[in-house]
Amino acid sequence: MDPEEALMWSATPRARSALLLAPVCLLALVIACGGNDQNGKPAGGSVADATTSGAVTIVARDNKYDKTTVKVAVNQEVAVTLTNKGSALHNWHLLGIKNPDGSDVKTDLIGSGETQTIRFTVDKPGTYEIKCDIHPEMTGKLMAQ
Ligand SMILES: [Cu+2]
Repeated sequence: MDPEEALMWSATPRARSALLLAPVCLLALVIACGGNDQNGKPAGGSVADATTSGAVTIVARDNKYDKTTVKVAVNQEVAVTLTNKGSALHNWHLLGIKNPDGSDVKTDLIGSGETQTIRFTVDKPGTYEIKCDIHPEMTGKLMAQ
């Protein structure tokens, strides 16, 4: 094999792998940009106001809620929908309030891609803690007024 032929043989696989890698890099870039868009929202959680609509949707990721403060009106039924966009199991557990049957106000632990809606009524004004039963760092508060 002469030197020129050797160069061609060594360059071709490199060129091939460059061609193969180009779409992968592009895909990675697109995914990275998508992540940046999501991270562009204010960190540390935002407020979900259910005082007029009586309904809120909370998105759980690994490991935080997109809405860490939920405002509700006293004596009005509230529907909280939890959607899990993370990969771990998460739930939404409201402390200090019980359902009429004495059970805790909480969603089940739901898996990635799952959604669950619970309904409850807060009958006393105040601030109540919210937590995920698996992740101690996943917290929030519910303000009833
Ligand atoms: Cu969790």
